[in-house]
Amino acid sequence: MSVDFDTRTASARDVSVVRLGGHIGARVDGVRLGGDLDEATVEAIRRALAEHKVIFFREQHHLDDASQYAFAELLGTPTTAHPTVTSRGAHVLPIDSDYGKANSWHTDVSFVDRIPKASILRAVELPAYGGSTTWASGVAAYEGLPAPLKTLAENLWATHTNLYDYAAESAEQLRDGADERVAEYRAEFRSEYFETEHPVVRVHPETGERSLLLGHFVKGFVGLSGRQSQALFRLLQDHQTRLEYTTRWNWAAGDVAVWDNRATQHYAVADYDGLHRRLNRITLAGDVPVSVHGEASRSVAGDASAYSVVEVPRPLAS
Ligand SMILES: O=C(O)CCC(=O)C(=O)O
Ligand SMILES: [Fe+2]
Repeated sequence: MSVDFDTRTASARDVSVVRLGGHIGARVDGVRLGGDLDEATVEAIRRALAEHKVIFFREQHHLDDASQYAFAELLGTPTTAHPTVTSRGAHVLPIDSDYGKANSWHTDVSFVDRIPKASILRAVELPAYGGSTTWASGVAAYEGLPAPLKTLAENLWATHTNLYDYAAESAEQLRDGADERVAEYRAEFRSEYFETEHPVVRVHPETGERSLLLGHFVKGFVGLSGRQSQALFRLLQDHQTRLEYTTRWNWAAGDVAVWDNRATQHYAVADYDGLHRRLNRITLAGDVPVSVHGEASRSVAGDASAYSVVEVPRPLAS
């Protein structure tokens, strides 16, 4: 009897993890993603994600939205597509350059209390050049802070909101006719106001690691003036995004990226002119962040319960 490699179910034995950098990023080979992976393979993927913060799978051409979703369910509980962007699909959020470009450092949906734990992004249509994505490790950034700044960050809280200031970013180059769609998308993004106070250093519920939690949804720091907040945000955010703490992925057809949204920020590089680019994202529910002193994040405005459950963290099997 012959075994067809393309259709057989991979087992954990086939999984190989190839490290891409000292702090963040690994490629995972030998897995055909879908909803039928065995437990040991799922555990190997969870482990690789916990260790490397963002992992990449290649040659997953067979995936569609349904099988991407079925795979996502093996790793956790999918959220709805977005807290406010609800018109474009129930669970899959199209990341489509016709509606905007995420060329600014952020942690996904950090303006709610229950920040998603992970995102699973699948290439659908790629530009002929450019359009890579970069991730930065919040754990490596925290660990690289000098001791006095660690102490400062551990005692600092930030206010995150979905009123992100797009105009502050450099002008985008869009396809003809995209301006209106972008304006519509942004209006929907802001259609309900969310505001949450999060610790700047959170403790990862699975690894126990400390990680910086910042990004472009931060409006300011609790108890600081606007000017103080701006200066301190620049200092910490510049540190967080030092190239040593990052990995950059050049997408090819069939690629899937999975990142730990509790330990990273990311930035989609907008260097593909007016070409079209689309990826489909499924997001997994997370827990409410907890500071190094054991205090949980505080919701100030907006109710995220329809968007996502609060997931009880699952320990990694030992
Ligand atoms: O376009 C990308 O590569 C990433 C966009 C993004 O921020 C996301 O999918 O959460
Ligand atoms: Fe994002």
